[in-house]
Amino acid sequence: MLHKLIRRKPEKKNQTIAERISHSTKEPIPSHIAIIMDGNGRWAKKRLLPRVAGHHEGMKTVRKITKLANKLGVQALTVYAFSTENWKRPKLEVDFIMRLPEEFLGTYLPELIEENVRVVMMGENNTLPLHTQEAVKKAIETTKENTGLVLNFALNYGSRAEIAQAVQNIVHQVQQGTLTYSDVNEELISQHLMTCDLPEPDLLIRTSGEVRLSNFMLWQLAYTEFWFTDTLWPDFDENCLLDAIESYQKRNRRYGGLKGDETH
Ligand code: V0D
Repeated sequence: MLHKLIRRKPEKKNQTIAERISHSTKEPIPSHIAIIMDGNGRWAKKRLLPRVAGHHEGMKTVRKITKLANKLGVQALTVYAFSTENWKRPKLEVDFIMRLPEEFLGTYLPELIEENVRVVMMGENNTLPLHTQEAVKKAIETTKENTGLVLNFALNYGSRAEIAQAVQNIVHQVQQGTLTYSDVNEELISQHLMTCDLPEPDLLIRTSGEVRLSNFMLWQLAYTEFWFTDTLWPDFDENCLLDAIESYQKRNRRYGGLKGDETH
């Protein structure tokens, strides 16, 4: 079974994207897709461009993939935009990245509103530059009544920190007497994570060939199907997303009847 967890080349397809969409939507679409958007720097290097050019191109890919996911009826899309580890990068690169939310929203907010997308974020908001916080806050505020796809940006996010925070909150409530130790169970912990309003991810995609989780949604990914691809994030297009979804649907078809027999 291990080969199924590891990067696997998509099958050749001569179908148009429209044909693939109509085919894909005949089977259950993952409710929540989470993506580790890796390979932006490598994409730029291959073209002898500065790393930031890759981040900029990666931003355009977020828009393209959001559009298709929304069209397919995906309920939530979580994208790992900045990890707590990413602060170690050169200051000028970090400064550039921190301007991307403003640029993204300046360019695409009207389109997100038009497409009924709701923007949310998870991660430590209050240590981001103020201009970044302001841009994200405005996007969340403007789209909060939208009922289509939830676009969840993981910004300054780390999963262990998220879990530690949840434990702190729970312990505090136990001390206050609003909870008792026997209330602590899996469901309660889930409800204290930053994803408490989202379904658990059905599909995790990581681009650019690295096969690891890098402190991303450790709790939430317990039952998630994984899709690893060598494609660099700026090159990840509609066909790549459809490859990942079709693979997910194929696995669901195989195991669908066997639920309960599976040892997770
Ligand atoms: C850089 C590839 C969009 C990953 C995508 C601040 C690395 C492009 C946003 C964004 C980043 C965030 C919040 C929001 C609207 C847009 C973004 C960051 C990095 C980290 F409300 N792309 N993007 N944020 N990259």
